[in-house]
Parts: sequence; structure tokens; C-alpha cells
Amino acid sequence: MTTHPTRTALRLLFDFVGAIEVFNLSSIDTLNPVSPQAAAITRLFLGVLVILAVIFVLVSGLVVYAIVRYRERPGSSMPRQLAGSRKLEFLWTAVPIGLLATVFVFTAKTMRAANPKKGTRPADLLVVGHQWWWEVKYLKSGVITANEIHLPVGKAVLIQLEAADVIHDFWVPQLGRKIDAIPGHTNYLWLRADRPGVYSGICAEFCGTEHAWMRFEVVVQSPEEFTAWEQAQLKIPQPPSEPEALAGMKLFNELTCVNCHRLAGTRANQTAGPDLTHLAQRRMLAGGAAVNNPQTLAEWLKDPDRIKPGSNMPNFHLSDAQVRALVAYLETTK
Ligand code: HEC
Ligand SMILES: [Cu+2]
Repeated sequence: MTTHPTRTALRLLFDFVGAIEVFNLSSIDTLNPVSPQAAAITRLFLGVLVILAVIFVLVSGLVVYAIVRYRERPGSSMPRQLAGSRKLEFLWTAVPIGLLATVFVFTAKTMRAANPKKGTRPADLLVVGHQWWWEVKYLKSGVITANEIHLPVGKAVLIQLEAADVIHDFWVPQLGRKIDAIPGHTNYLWLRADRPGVYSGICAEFCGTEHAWMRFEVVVQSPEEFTAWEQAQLKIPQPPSEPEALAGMKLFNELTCVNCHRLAGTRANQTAGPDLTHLAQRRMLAGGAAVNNPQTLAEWLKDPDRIKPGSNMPNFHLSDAQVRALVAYLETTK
């Protein structure tokens, strides 16, 4: 895609704002599309922006001209007055109608391009919005993960979108349109990325206290890398042999973690919280509120509110030793 000067200027501004907001994570970028759907939306935005800019320059130019040209000067008289002009009336009715019609046609075309029909094909991926994280399930392979969607490059994937509690909204600006996740109603969305990379996604519908930390990432990989990832996700972790991790596994089973989470190979099989099977492989924690590493994981278990105030993960008031054991365990299930 060639870089447009408007696009570059706007991207600099957006990146600046984005950098303040999402330190450490890939930025929200609406002007750098990597799918045909997102490209159509960007084109519409830039097209309308150009029309608006021309109108703005024209109108403010005429206002400035009138102010300067017809200002009161010593000895000046009233300029010629126009009372009623069919020609002008016609012009300023026809021009806006023409512009609106143009924008309408552009918009209708964009809607078609940005929202391809679902057809009769079964969905590839189930994505469920929860307060405040995303459950992700690959319907063919059975892989379950959270807040991170892996896709093979260039392949269109059909997402079935649902919500577990309130309305959320699934949005990956570089890959396409926004679409609501509604309790009791299923929506469908095609997702495709034409360039490998990591693309940020957010919840775009206010859904409660931690709405702002309901981010996710789309990791686009070569077909081989994607298959390798999928195979690795399907591996069921073996119980650890190392004593600290073993103690962690015991705690995990005793502290009711199993009532909310899923961890393949254990009796934990719930979806009130994110799947933890291969948590250590994921890039971020708690919907992007922290980068995922053993240290932030320990902070999270010690006091979830310090990372994400108001989240639905309880504070178990664990001792440091308990936290270390749980972290050791969750790191071995990689
Ligand atoms: C009442 C249900 C509940 C219980 C019990 C619970 N959790 Fe959670 N947990 C959650 C929820 C909900 C989240 C998601 C929080 C968010 O991101 O908003 C979460 C998030 C997490 C995360 C971060 C996962 C990610 O991908 O971001 C880890 C790790 C975790 N819990 C571990 C545990 C451990 C260990 C226990 C037991 C000591 C436990 N949880 C008990 C509900 C629970
Ligand atoms: Cu949300």
C-alpha cells in the first residue's frame, strides 16, 4: 500500500496518542489497513475527509474574502445587495445533494466490501466477550485461549461472536469493521490479514469498570507457524515434577481456581475466567492491563486490583510463597 501524505500525518498524530495510551502494546491504527475490509473503510474515511477539507477551505476562504473585500473603509458605500437569486438557491441545494449522494454511494460500496456475507459456511472461531476479557475457541481443532487470536496469513476466517454478560464490541482497526457481541444473539464477522504481524484489538462498547482493559491481539503467522502454534496449544500439560510447581498445582486445585478457570489435563473446566492451559505463552495478562511475564503474573495473583481494579478475579490474599508456587506451576504448563 502506498503512503498517502494525509495518511502519514494522521498516523503520526494517532501514534502519538496511541503511544501514551497503550505503552508496550501494539498500537490501535485505523489508517494502516492489512485486509481488504479495513482498506475499504480507510478509503472511505480518507475520501470523505478530502471532500470535507475542500468544503472547509472553500467556505472559510469565502468568509475571509468577504470580510476583507467588503470591510468598512472611509468613504465606502454599501456593496451591491442581492435579494433572491434562483441560480444561487439552485446551486446551494444541488451541490450538497450531489455530495451527499456521492458519499452515500461510497458508503454503500464500503459496507459491502467491509462486511462480506457469511453464506452457509460454519464458523472457524468462536469469540465470546466477557467482563473484561475475550474467550477464544477454535471450533475445528478445539484450541481454547484468551485475549489472543492467532491467524494464518491471507486466509479469511469466519468468527462467531457472542457475549457472556453485557454488550461488548469486537474491533481490530487494521483488520476491519467493529461488530457488537450481544448476549443471546450471535453475530458473524470475517477476519483476514494479508501481512504477518501483531494487530491490536479492543472492546469498542462501554461494558463496565474495566472496559478500557479489554484488549486483545491478533497474531498473524505463516501457515507453518500457525499450525505449529495450534499443535502446541493442543498439548495437554503434564503434572510438574519440580516441588515448588507441584505445590502450586495443589494450591490451584484447593483454592477454587478450578471453579472459574479451565486448565487442560486438570479438573478445571470453567469459563468464568480465561483459559490458563498455556497462559505462559501468551503475550499479555488481564486484557492487556499488563505484559505477561512471571513477575507481572505474581503481582496479578498477589492483588489483581493493583493491575486491573474491579476485575472479576478475586484477591485470595496469598502469601508470597503461595504466589511463587502458583507462578511456578503456571509457568510449567507452557
Ligand atoms: C470467581 C472466579 C475466579 C476465581 C475463583 C479465580 N479466578 Fe482467575 N480470573 C477470573 C477472571 C474473571 C479473570 C479475568 C480478569 C480480567 O482480565 O478482567 C481471571 C484472570 C486470571 C488470570 C489472568 C489470565 C489472563 O489471561 O489474563 C490468571 C493467571 C488467573 N486468573 C489465575 C487464577 C488463580 C491461580 C486462581 C486461584 C488462586 C484464580 N485465578 C481464581 C476469575 C477467577
Ligand atoms: Cu467489553
